[in-house]
Order: sequence, then C-alpha cells, then structure tokens
Amino acid sequence: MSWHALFSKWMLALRWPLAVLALCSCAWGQTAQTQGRVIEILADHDSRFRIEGQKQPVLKLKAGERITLRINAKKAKNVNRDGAIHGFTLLRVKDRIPVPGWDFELKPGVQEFNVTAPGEPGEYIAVCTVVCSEEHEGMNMKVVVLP
Ligand SMILES: [Cu+2]
Repeated sequence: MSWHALFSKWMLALRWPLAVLALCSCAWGQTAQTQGRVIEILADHDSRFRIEGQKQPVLKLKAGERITLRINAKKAKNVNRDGAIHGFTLLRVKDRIPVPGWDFELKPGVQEFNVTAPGEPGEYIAVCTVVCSEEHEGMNMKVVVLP
C-alpha cells in the first residue's frame, strides 16, 4: 500500500472523531471561554447596576482591552415579551452613539459576554434598554475608557 493510500485510509477512519473534536472545541470556545479581566456586574431588582465594592459604580477600561462581562440579572418589575428583564447597551456620552458589539439583553441569572473596549478613550455610559420599572430611566452606569 502506498503512503498516500495509507494516509487516505487513516484520514477516513479519523474523520468522525476529528469532526466531533472540532465541534466540541468550537462549542467550548463560544460558551465557556472568558477573555482578559472578568468584570462582575449586578443588574439589580431595584433597577440599578452595581459593582461590588463601589458605591457609585464606574467601570474603568483600557482602550481596546478585551474583557468578559459577567452580569447577574435580577428581575425588577417588568419582563419583556422575550424574557429579558434588563438590557445593557454602551453609548458614547458625547453623541449617545451605541458602541458596536455592546448591546445585550439580560435574562434572569448569570450570563457572560466577551467584549472589546472602545478604541477611543473617553466617557461612555452603559444603559438599560428594557423598561424594567419606573426607575428604568435612571438605570445606567458610568464607563471610562482610558488611553
Ligand atoms: Cu433595567
């Protein structure tokens, strides 16, 4: 048997295990992998964003930094039709333009999002996008992007 024939036979035998392996590693990458710092945020039942140890939470990031947001969401008063209880969207303060890749709906419980900080230093604000209670308009958090 030639080397080539042997190789083909070997690849044929391995194709399913390899496919399964590729699929698993892909799923793992999407669900369980965090990147960089993990920042824990509480989207609370009283329509406030909280970061442990901070009275008036300010999220400080480095421009272009890759992080994982781990957000624990607790239901306030209202639930969206799709089950979202809060939202989390990042806006640039000077023009309120949303930052691409930073727009999430939050379901009850803990969820993780891998995001990249804006490349442009400055002031940003994270706002809730679900009308979660009459306090909804005040549900926001300052985000500062440092050079
Ligand atoms: Cu909210």
